[in-house]
Order: sequence, then C-alpha cells, then structure tokens
Amino acid sequence: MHPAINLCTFLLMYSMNQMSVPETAEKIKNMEIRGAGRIARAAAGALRDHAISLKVKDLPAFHAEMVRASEILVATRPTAVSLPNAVHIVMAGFDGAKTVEGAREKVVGRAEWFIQSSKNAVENIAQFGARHIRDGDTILTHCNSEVALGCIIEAHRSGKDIEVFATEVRPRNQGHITIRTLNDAGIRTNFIVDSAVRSFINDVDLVIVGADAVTVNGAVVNKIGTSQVAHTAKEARVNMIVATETYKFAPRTVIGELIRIEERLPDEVLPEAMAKTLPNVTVRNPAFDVTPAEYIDLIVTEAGAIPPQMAYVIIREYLGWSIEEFQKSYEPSHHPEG
Ligand code: RI2
Repeated sequence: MHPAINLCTFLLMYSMNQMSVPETAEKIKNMEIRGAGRIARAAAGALRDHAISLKVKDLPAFHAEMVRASEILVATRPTAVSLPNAVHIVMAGFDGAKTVEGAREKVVGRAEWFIQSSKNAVENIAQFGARHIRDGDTILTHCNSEVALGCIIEAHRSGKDIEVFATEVRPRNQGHITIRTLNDAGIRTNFIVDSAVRSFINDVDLVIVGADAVTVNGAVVNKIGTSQVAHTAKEARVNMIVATETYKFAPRTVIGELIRIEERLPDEVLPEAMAKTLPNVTVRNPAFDVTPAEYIDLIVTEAGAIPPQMAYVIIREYLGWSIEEFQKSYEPSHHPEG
C-alpha cells in the first residue's frame, strides 16, 4: 500500500465497489471470473476487502475469520496454483503481527502488492515473450491466456507481421474470448476446432500457451487439450512456449505433491436432457491436462525465459519459498504469533 494511503482512505475507496468473499468465490467457481492470473488477483482483492471490513475483537478472531475466507476462496477451483499462492502471500501478513490493526495493514498492503505485481508481471512477460516471435511467424494458441495473448499482441504492436491459429476450446469455448481479443487487436486469425490442430500444424511456426500450474520438474498444467497440442507440435518439430507468471509455479510439488486436476460438471459437455437418455454413458470432463517438460521448449516468466528443467530455480530462488514453507505451505490452521 502506498504510504500516503491509510486504512480509512482504503475503506472509502473500496466501500463502493467491494465484492464479498462468497460473491467472489461464486464467480470464480462458475467461471465468470476465470484465467489463472485473474482468479488470483480476484482472491487477493476479496481478502483485502474482507480484511478492511471485518470488525473483530482480537487478533485470533481476526485471523480465524480470514482463514475461513481463505479456505472458501481456495476451495473454488483446485488446479490453478496461482490461487493458493496468492492467498499464501496475502495471509503471510499475519506473520509476526501483534495487533489487529497491524495485521490488517500488512494483509491489505500485501494484497495490493500482489495485485500490482501480477499486473506488472503480465506486462513484462508480454515484452519478453514477443522477442521469441519472429516477423512472419504463424502462432497457434490454445484456450484464453492473457499472458500468452499479451506476447502475441506485443509482437504485433512492435510491427511484426504475424498470423494466429486459435482453437475453439471445448467445452467452455474460451477460444471465443481469444478470437475477440485478437480480432480487436487487428491480428489475422484463423479459428479452428480443437481436433483440427494436427491438420494445420505444418502451417504453424510457434505454439504459445499459458499455464495454470508449473511443477518442479517443469511439467505444465493447462487447459484440457494442451498436451495434445504439445504432442502434435513436437511431432511436427514446432517450438512450444509457455508464458506464465512465477506465482503459477507450484512450491508443494517440491515435496512430491501432485496438482489436482479439476473435473467439472458433465452438463458442460452433454446437455442433461440427452445424458438422461444414455444411462450407459458416463461423461468425463477434466478441465486441465499435464504436458511433460520434454514437450516444452521454453517457459517465459517475468523473471526471464527458462528451459522447463529449471522450474526448481524459480520456486526456490525467485518465489523464495523456504523448505519450512514447502512443508507448511498454506495451512489454514496455522496461527499467527503474538
Ligand atoms: P492466464 C485458464 O484456465 C486457461 O487454462 C489458461 O491457459 C490459464 O487459465 C492461464 O490463463 P480457465 O480459468 O492467467 O479458463 O494466462 O479454466 O490468463
């Protein structure tokens, strides 16, 4: 938080457009707020607003209430690591806090810091990622990643003549958001169904996607279908770049934890009325898949571009998590000192 802005000013600033924790959680769950970066910023903002508005008698009560809010937010979508990482960063404001007001100020300050540095990271990655796009390149992207699109739009903005293939992204059709953005940026775009990737891969010079999580061994968890795109790109010897902020790297994979793949409701894939007539059919709807490191040529972060095999360095050196934090991570039952 800027030193000149005190908590009273914050109260005034946010009282008009505050979104409550349950409201934010619902919007993340139903994907009204979506995209790994956006949900992380929305969660940080909801915790900030909650911290500002809470009237509590003492520090343990304040902490307990904030933990409850954190748990509601983290439970909304299980795969994007940006969400628990953002909550972890904000809730670290309780570390060493002695008073309610002291904790409140630190929590609000950390939330503001996270939101701003997340926005800065998206901008910086666009600059770094655009350098890997050459004049004349045709790029394929899958799903709707503001970070991946940032790189593509920056390449176009800097005068490179580029063309894009964008997939439809069944079942939620995030490709529709992607083609709207590309269209509005004035970028020549081809819209294809997900299963047409192999038919067009020989027209493509580079694949760029975003990430929901990056594991310590450099595997990338992203929208379902990404691993098929990566496999196809590898077979065709087309380079694949993942554009991601460092807070999507998953610290707990260092101690062997696996990323949970969200499986969403069947009616996103098959209308309920039809499903009812097919008693022997089970609809499976995983929202994400895992692309192994060997299918990825480069991961572009705000800390620079790395080969996927260097993911540990980002977790350890850049994200700065200590071994104790790997073990503790975000534990809602962890109580503040004092
Ligand atoms: P940015 C999205 O998940 C997509 O999988 C996208 O590639 C990823 O988050 C990263 O998005 P969903 O919310 O943070 O559509 O780069 O399920 O915008």
